[in-house]
Amino acid sequence: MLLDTIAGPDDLRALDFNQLEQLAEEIRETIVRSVAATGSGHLGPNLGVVELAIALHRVFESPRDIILWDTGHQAYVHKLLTGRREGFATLRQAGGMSGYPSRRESEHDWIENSHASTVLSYAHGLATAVDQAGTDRRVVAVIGDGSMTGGMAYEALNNLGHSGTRVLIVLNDNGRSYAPTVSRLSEGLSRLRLHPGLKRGRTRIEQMLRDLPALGPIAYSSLQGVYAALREVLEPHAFFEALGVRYTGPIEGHDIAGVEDALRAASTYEGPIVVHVLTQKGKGYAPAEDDDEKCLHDVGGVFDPEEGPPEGGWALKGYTQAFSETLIEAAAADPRIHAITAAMPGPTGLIPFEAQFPERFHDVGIAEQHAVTMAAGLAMGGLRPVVAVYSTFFSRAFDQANLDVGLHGLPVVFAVDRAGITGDDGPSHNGVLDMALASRIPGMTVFAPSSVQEVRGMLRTALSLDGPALVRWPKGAPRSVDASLVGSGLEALRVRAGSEAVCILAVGKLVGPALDAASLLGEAGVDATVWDVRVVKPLDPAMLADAARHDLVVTVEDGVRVGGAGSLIADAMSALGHEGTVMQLGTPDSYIPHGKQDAILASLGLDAAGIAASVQSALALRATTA
Ligand SMILES: Cc1ncc(C[n+]2csc(CCOP(=O)(O)OP(=O)(O)O)c2C)c(N)n1
Repeated sequence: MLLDTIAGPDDLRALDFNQLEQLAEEIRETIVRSVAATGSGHLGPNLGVVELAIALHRVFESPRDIILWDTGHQAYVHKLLTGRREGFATLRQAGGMSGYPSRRESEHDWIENSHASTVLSYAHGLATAVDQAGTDRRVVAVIGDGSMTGGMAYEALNNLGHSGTRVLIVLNDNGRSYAPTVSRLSEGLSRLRLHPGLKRGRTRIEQMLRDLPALGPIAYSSLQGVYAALREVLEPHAFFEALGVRYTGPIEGHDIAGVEDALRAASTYEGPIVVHVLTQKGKGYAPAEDDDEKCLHDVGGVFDPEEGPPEGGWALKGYTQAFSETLIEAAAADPRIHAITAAMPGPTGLIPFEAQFPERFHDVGIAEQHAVTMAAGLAMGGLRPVVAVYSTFFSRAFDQANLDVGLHGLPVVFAVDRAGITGDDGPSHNGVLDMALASRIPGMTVFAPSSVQEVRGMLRTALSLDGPALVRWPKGAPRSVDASLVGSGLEALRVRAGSEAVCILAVGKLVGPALDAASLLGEAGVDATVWDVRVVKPLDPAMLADAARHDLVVTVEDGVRVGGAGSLIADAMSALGHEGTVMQLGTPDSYIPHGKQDAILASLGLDAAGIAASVQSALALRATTA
């Protein structure tokens, strides 16, 4: 394999274009095999940037020149070209290679990322620093058309154009975000060029015109004139140039020599310049190319690379599915309900809603802040918006949730998926802040369902409230329970009655492990009471009063220990004059590296054994200090 001979970018420069094509093929195969074997990771985005990454590493001298990847999910090729082939066997596994650029892994990686639309801002800062140091290192920022829909990208462009800072921006335009990108900017000629049907049609028309005897060449050249005129109207150059950023392109992104030429030419420019590169997401792997919706953006399980993923992809998982179905039922009965996603209609479970209520569905692009304030506007206008968002991306719109929704007391429902530890994607994707953040918003009701049944009920309750509400559920295998373990309204639910020694107040996903911990404790002669907190804010006074009768109160949550549900409970307990101990279990004040969700929770003491052990040691401490 040629790939085995690539220890770093220098080795690329020794290859001719035929060899580079072979290398591109080997890279695609390596990526498909690794992602299929580990059953997790980003496929389509990486297959689309193989030639682009090769060209970048031949033209620029990383790490002396600084190559930055927006979002970072498409950096696998970059990793392969910078000496990390071995790491692909452990992609996204605990202790193994990260699914994103990682400073710990390589001097070629600058950003610990995964949240979109930031790269132009990093580039602006780095280029300013490079300039002050008086060096001629080039700063290159690769950003997708999807990530260009995020507000930060515009803020940075505006600032780059104004300051004239020398940054080379590669706009990697594949027409896709998670789903087709919602942006007028990347529509137009680029779409015409990329669309395989139209492309074939165009080639046929060109051929027919060329073949016409006598008239052929003239007709063909006037067709070129039409294309040129179309470019003027449809290309996004006017947009960039109006901001003071030079525009070049669009160029075919799978032609290494062509991309290299464009990069070399642009690299001599002294200010900010965009090289618009057209690529095909999922290029070279038929199951990804054939996936019209998301081009196998990411995968949801192990699969055979020869066969491709299961027919129809991976089914919606339990909690997301419960949300999706309940929202549709509610929306059928209430025409005021609208659903909003920030570029993630599939993963948040909104595609069935979109199919049924297209005019009440809004994909706003990777624009969480806009999504939330738009929801505020919808609610001001008398509608009932639901913002479906991953917990980790909710953080980005905290100010909007606080002031635009909270301050106005508007009935916006935040449907927060992938809350708590998510695992594979690493520190930036864990959803450990939502309860701490949302519970700081006055008037916000915060629900933490512990089962699929609770997701359904809580969503209905949230939609019936007069003010803002947030319902947060975890990633992964759903817990399903019988009716006796399902609460109602804003009440907490006592799920196990014990003696007055220990009371465990468990939140959301950790109710199951807390009950299992109580069983373990029972075997050791400790008869614990367990409550499903259900509503983190406002806390149920009946639960607090019952907990106050216990010597040891233990709170358990899959969110930050400091400032989360446990903190609220401890505060409330002291206000009640509780004289016993309140021990708070939750995630630590640190960034948690990637690994499997359950293994991480266990390592943090947030599984049944860990909770039971914490209770035992707190009891032992109380015994020695009593
Ligand atoms: C702030 C934020 N919201 C949502 C996401 C989820 N997400 C990951 S990749 C992606 C699409 C990115 O599209 P694009 O930049 O065009 O890159 P492509 O995958 O097409 O190469 C989205 C929405 C994210 N990473 N960051």
